[in-house]
Formats: sequence, structure tokens, C-alpha cells
Amino acid sequence: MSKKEGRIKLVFVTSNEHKIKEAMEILGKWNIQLEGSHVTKIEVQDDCIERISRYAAIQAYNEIKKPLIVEDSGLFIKALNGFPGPYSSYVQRKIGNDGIVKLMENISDRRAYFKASLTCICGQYVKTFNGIVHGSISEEPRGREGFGFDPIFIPEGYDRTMAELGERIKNTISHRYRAFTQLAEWVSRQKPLKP
Ligand code: ITT
Repeated sequence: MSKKEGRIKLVFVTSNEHKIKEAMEILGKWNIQLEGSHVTKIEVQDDCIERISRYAAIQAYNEIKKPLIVEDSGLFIKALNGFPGPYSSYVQRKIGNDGIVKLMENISDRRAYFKASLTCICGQYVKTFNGIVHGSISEEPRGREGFGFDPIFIPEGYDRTMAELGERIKNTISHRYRAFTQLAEWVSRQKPLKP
């Protein structure tokens, strides 16, 4: 990891601007600086988001050869056997939140979780950190903040969706918050850092 003015620089390989914005806010108090990248994240088809994340990170590292991170994430709905899970991005594009709410019509078990699998490649290290937030699927989309499935996801302990709660709260409880915090703690233990 390159250290410039005391901060560690990591390239965040993603096409999703929301992920970058949230990650930067989460890492605000840590000694890590994120940089966007135009490298394409190559996503293999796999039921396991850890494997998707690791494979994409290795592919990207072979291309840019700089310390980097890749995050693969998804929404896992219990009554739908984990669907859309690794297919979350595709499902969000194709049927969106209204489509998920429709699929959940007449289903009383509304439990779901978001999971983020974050892989960091730096020097000899290939480390993956997982973050999960449990919750449930709302009866209809609500709220304007966040992105993706935020309007239909109610985190445990709250009665509002992530999109209603807003980014300030989301970034202290989300799957992304949990994965990135583990990354930051790990990075802070790696002193002195070797590129
Ligand atoms: P990259 O692969 O380029 O990083 P992506 O948006 O395609 O961007 P994923 O493949 O990881 O990312 O897909 C995850 C999808 O799951 C994402 O597009 C959203 O629809 C949804 N998702 C992930 N995290 C979310 C969050 O914090 N809030 C709401 N929806 C989320």
C-alpha cells in the first residue's frame, strides 16, 4: 500500500459510485484514502459472493498491479432461498424494488440480510472481509436516500427502511460499514506497510 502524507492509498475497483461515496464516508476517520478506477470489475457467475469478490480482485490486480479493493454485495431473502444474492445487481436492473415486493406478496416471513464481501490485495496479501446486516423486506418501497434495495430493506431494530433512515445512519450499521471497518482495523495492524 502506498503511503502518502500518512494515508494509505487503495484503488476501489467498482462501477458503482454509491459504493465509493459510502466507503469514503465510512473510512473518513481511518488512515485510508480511496481512489476510483476505470478498470472493469470482472464478475464470474458463482453462488458465493466471496469467490466472486476474490476472483474480481485478482483479475483487477493482474491488470493494474496496484494495491486495491473490490466489493461484491447482495441482498439475501430467506423465504426466497437467498435470492437474489449474487444476482442482486442484475435483479435490481431487471425487476427493481417493485418486482421484489411483488415476489414477496403473501409471504409472511420477510427476513433478509445484506452481505458485502470485500477483498483487498496488497503485496503478498489477499484478504477478504465480510459484513452482514440483518433485517426484513418492507411491504412497499419507502424513502429516497441510498441506492439499490435501500427503499425495501428495514434493518433490525428499526421501523424505517434504509432509504428513510438515510446515509448517516446507514453508514454506521450497514454490511458495507461492517466489512470496511474490518478492513480498516486490519490495515491499521499492518505497520509498517509494505507495498
Ligand atoms: P460493482 O460490481 O461494479 O462494484 P454493482 O452495483 O454491480 O457494482 P454488485 O455486483 O456488488 O455491485 O451488486 C450488488 C447489488 O446489490 C447492487 O447493484 C445493489 O442493487 C445491491 N446492493 C448492494 N449494496 C447495497 C446497499 O448498500 N444498498 C442497497 N442495495 C445494495
